[in-house]
Amino acid sequence: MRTDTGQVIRLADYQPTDFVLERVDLTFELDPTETKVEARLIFHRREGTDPAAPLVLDGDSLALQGLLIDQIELDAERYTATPDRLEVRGLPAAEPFEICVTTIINPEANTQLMGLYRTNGIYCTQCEAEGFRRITYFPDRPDVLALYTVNIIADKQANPLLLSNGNFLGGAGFGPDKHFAAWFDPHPKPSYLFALVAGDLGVVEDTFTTMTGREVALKIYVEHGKEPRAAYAMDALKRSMKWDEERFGREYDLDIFMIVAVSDFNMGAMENKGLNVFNDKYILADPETATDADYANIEAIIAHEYFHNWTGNRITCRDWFQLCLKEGLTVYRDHEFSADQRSRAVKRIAEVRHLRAEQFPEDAGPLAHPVRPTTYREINNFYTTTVYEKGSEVTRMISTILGPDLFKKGMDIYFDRHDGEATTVETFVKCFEDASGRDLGQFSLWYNQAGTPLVTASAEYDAARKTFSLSLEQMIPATPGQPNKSPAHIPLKFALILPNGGIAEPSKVTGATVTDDVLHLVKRKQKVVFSGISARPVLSLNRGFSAPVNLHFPMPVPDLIHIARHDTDLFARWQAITDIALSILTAAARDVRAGQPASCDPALIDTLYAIASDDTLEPAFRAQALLLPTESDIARELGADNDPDAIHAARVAVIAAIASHDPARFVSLYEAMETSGAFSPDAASAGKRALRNCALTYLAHAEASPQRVAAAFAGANNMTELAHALSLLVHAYPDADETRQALETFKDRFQDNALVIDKWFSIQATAPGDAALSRVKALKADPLFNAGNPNRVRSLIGSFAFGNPTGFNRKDGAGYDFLASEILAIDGKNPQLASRLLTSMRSWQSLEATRSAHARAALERIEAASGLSTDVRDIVERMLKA
Ligand code: B3K
Ligand code: ZN
Repeated sequence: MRTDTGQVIRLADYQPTDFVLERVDLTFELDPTETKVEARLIFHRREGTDPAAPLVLDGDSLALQGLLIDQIELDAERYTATPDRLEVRGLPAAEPFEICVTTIINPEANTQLMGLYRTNGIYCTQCEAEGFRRITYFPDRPDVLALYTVNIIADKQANPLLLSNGNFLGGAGFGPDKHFAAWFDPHPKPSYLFALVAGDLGVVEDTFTTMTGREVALKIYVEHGKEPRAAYAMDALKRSMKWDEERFGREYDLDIFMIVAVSDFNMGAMENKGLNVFNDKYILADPETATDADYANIEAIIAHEYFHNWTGNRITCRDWFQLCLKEGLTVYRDHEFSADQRSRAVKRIAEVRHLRAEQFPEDAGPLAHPVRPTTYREINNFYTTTVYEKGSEVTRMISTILGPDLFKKGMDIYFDRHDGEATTVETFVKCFEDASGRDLGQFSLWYNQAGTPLVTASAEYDAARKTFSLSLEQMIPATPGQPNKSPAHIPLKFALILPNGGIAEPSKVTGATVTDDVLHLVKRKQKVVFSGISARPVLSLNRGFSAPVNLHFPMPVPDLIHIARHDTDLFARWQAITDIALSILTAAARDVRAGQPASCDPALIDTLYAIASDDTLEPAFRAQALLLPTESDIARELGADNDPDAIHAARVAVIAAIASHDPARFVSLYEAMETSGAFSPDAASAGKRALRNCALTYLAHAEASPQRVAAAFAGANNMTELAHALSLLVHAYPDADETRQALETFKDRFQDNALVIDKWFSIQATAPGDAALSRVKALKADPLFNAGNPNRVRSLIGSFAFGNPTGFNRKDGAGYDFLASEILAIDGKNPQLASRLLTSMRSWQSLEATRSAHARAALERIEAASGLSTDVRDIVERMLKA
């Protein structure tokens, strides 16, 4: 394991390499514990660089076995090899040379799951960001693009499949028991996109005919017997390929596109050129075992990795500081894809919920960093929601500012101009400036300034003058290393909604540029006056969540209800309901903390009942409206000094009050949303199930007996409803016999399906209250728990730390202590998994004093441990420093 060297990498220090890599020829002789890797690399010295400069290659835990330059063994004094670096001196000044490096690696012992490793008998690789250097010494950085040939030799019986990037060149037998295969990738690529897979897997095959009529072979490899569960992933892949052609004009560029699903994987999936490797959680689905959320995730992640073929692979990043160039843009593309495949409004609501739940806390805490950071110690710690989701929002804002046509024109320029390059955020933005003739200089601050802007608004209507005045102010909070911020360019979509529900068309606007329905806030303070407004309007601001900001715009409840009823933007309607709910929930949390009972304003009850039974609204939207803000939403709104127990109690009380008002309404909603016939994962059916589950949640809060939920569990014919019923039993009726029985039934029925058993762990780990910790400890001792499988660790430890506000944040600090011990144990085996789990404590400073003191102590215990990985040390030090 790489332990911390304290080295800080800076964007400002970027330098191209001294040597240009032309060709890569790799030969792998696979063996579970002693794989031989021979890397033949052809380099030439870059023009204009020091003719005496040595060639320096990256390594990580490597041992050099052989080194040849132009086939001749090198004298010992001409090179220095350490586990993390190979330096070669005295190389030719101008002409190309070939260096041949041999290393022996042990895939079986690779518990970090970076580089080449073995999972369930399958060899597979994960190289992004810096895993290739665990395979061989190499200039392991994204701006080194080369053509790769890969030869794989392995035992034939154990590894009938030998896969790598690009197109298949050929294969043959190799000695009595072995065979080999050769692959050539005609597209220059950086090492992080290299992939190799070998083993014995089942396959699902299909074809796709591209827009120019080329036939592409599609193959999804899964464990034998699981092939039928890959059908939905294949369908999503074909839809993604078609959509990228239609929407962005992007065609696939190899003869074959392969996906391999593995069960031990550190993240969701990886976009290796022509050979994506996926966490099987994001491939395998069938009605009996996958929820609607699983189906939606599979669709989105298949699309995301496929879209990387252009945004990431054909055009890649110059350095890792530019990560948002591929990730933010590709998330934007997958969001648009899902919006087109499903309900755009519901998708947008889900995106914003996710952004607020994950990215806003990151941006408000000690781990805040710009979308494009300027320093890092461990790049793996920067695959964050800020880089991904805020990065996507920044792309979306470019589209909002320019409008769809100029945005498309800018994207076309980007694809034409930078194809085959490793480039930067600046060149990306320049494409849109060139497309539109606009100056995006101020806009670019979004890439460089961390922190969620706070926009404060107040408005006044002058009936005599028929003017509507709006005062706007923006403030971007200080974040680590960035005490002072400049005003950002904030594009705010808006509508002035008249009493009759129509939208006012002002005769004149002063004080801000308005393009179509977008108001451009560019100064710290702006006063905007709309003239010719015939009646007092209600302002709907930041419609569609056009800018990722916190908006403070105090509005009377009747105005919010007016938006909730009349806005033509469904997102804004949802937001208005959420605003009403959030003010009631925060007030309730304060009351509970002060020892008072929580209460619920009848206005919210009326609004929710009206929405629930409004058949003109799609069920998925109604479900989103009825799903009240989460406990972490309430905590965020309360800001500092928050008490998770009070928040939980208040939320439960408000939901119970809403449900008890007229439970029969929820019963009929529950019954009306029953889906009949064969299961279909389509968005409309999923929406009905979401609303049905939502109705059941309300009923579970109103009814003391678990009978109804137990019946729902017994009668469920799909995993969405089954898992939800189980979750309600465990969370709302923890001590009931029905709950114990349901847990047993579920475990017995699905014990052979790891992905479903993950749900069984996760549901129990998120059940609220002080009892959670002992439950989690007991579950850790369950024979089904497997500390070596990242999905299982995340389903138990991750669900507890990220998804159980009361259980994890116990007032005695035992939750933090438990997590600290787990982190230290996991760090020795899998640092990426450990550091990701540790980010669950990113908001520790906003807890009330007793809890935050315990949290600090746990963090200090981690910090004091010896032999920490760079990953964990970086996170823990940033968390304690701010
Ligand atoms: N690019 C990968 C993530 C790699 C993470 C490395 N720690 C998956 C994705 O974003 O598509
Ligand atoms: Zn990505």
